[in-house]
Amino acid sequence: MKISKSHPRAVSLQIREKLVKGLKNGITSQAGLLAHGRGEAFDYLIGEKTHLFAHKAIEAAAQLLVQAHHPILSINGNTAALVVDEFITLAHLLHCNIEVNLFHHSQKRVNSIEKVIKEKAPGVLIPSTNKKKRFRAIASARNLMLKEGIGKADVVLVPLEDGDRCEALLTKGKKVVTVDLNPLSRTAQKATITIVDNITRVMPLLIAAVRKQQKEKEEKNNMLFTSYDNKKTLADALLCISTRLNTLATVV
Ligand code: PTJ
Repeated sequence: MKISKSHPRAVSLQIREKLVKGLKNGITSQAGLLAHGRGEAFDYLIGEKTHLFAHKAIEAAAQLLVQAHHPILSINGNTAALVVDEFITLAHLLHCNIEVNLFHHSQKRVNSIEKVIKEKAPGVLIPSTNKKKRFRAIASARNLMLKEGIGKADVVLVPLEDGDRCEALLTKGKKVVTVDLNPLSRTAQKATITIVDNITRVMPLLIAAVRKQQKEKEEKNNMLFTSYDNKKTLADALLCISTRLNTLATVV
């Protein structure tokens, strides 16, 4: 669909189109479109902008990723359709790998996503043909992870997640950074750091924060994560929604 730049909701429609194209190219799952709709609803509620609570979470996440020994970026169908280039840039910056890990798993879809990454940046992908490790605590196909990827990672970026994997990764002693517009989702509630914002706005900011922190002194960066409180982030996101709705209700 051709979207006119002058359309009042052009950005939102362009994002939708990327997911529809992702579905056609075998990257996004059908359920991925539903997940996006849920995200859109929460984006409306926060006013489709990046708030201070998200900026703080991004800074803390950047510090965690920069200081990690084995960071890994976990990509799924929605993330691949929306921000694959940004994932590749971040992997280059952090000298780490991208691992495809799907909830609605099919090898065909894994191959389609891996193909896109390999064509753009062959070095950053840890391919699904590598040795796997099963995380028995996870009920879905997501329990199969790569031994040299998520298996040995200490910090995992897992955006647009569905819940049980986040909990399992935490029990394995890993730190989890997620991006989720829904502050009430299970992953948002459990993750070490939850960036409550749209992944399309988050990735450029996260890349910039990582670049900045790689240039700065370590002691200064340590403060960002040690003083970070994820419960406060979630509370601030919920307060932001409730305050906005109250304000809007008074002018209707
Ligand atoms: O590609 P697959 O098979 O791994 O499947 C990916 C989905 C996203 C379908 C799968 O992980 C899933 O079902 O996830 P959930 O449980 O629907 O959770 C996705 C979360 O991401 C929801 O809380 C949404 O609100 C949120 N979300 C959706 N789009 C965005 C988003 N958060 C940030 N940015 C978005 N653009």
